[in-house]
Amino acid sequence: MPAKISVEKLQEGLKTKLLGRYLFFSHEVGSTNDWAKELAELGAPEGTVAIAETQTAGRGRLGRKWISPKGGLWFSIILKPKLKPLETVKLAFLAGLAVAETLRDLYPLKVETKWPNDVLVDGRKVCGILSEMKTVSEKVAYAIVGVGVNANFDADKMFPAELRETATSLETLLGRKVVLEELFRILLEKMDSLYELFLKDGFNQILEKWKGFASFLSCEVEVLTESEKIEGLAVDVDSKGALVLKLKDGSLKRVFVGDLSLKIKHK
Ligand code: BT5
Repeated sequence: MPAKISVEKLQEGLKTKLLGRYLFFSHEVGSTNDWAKELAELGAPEGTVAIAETQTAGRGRLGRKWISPKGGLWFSIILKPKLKPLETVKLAFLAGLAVAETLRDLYPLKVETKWPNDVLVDGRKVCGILSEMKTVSEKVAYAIVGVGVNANFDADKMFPAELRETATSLETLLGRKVVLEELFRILLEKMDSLYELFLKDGFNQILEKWKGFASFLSCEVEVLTESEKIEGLAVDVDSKGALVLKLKDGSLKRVFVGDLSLKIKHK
């Protein structure tokens, strides 16, 4: 089975209303988020997707590097929801939920979501999401939702030693390659219907479904923020996307940005 993406097959039979009606493909770009941003600046409509076979400067949050070899699914979507800037975090939850439901439906894997923007299998990261935006007069002009799924490559060969404990790929998990175009199509259809639901009914249902995959809830966790390390019991993710921690002294603390790791697993 070819690990390469077939451009024609990407849109073949795509049953979306909005997402992927305009699709740009490249064998190699710096970052699909940057490419989608350029397209948005040129006036590309909502739902436009930029997808690449490989990224030479794939980005994670806070300017971190995202390893993006051939065989992965690397794409970004232009969205133009009527949201306040702080509300765009909801789009990352929406994308994470779409990935989690898609992987669960397509493959025999136990999929989890991890606050704020990861999808894990067996405790290892198989997908990351980067949501960015441009604001004009305190309104969102457009948001770019970047999705990276580690699909058809051997994680043990591709990732440096320090990532092998925390990252994996579908190929490594399943012991076979997946059909990238199918994964892309089903994922985009899922995002399309969840986005429609979000625009119609708001964030609540998206968040509840996302929490259904969130096994870290009710676990002792450690959260690294820019300024501190916080330990506590993960009790909830609230309607603004903040992680709610119960601290040792019994008080509740909401965290908006950070990296979460598990401490002890509760039953
Ligand atoms: C993310 O950041 O998880 C967001 C990743 C978004 C990638 C997509 S691909 C398409 C689009 N175009 C882009 O340029 N980006 C988006 P964060 O939570 O900050 O995680 C980054 C950290 O994950 C790194 O510092 C590494 O430790 C680790 N990492 C790097 N590459 C990885 C990979 N392929 N799989 C799993 N972990 C990785």
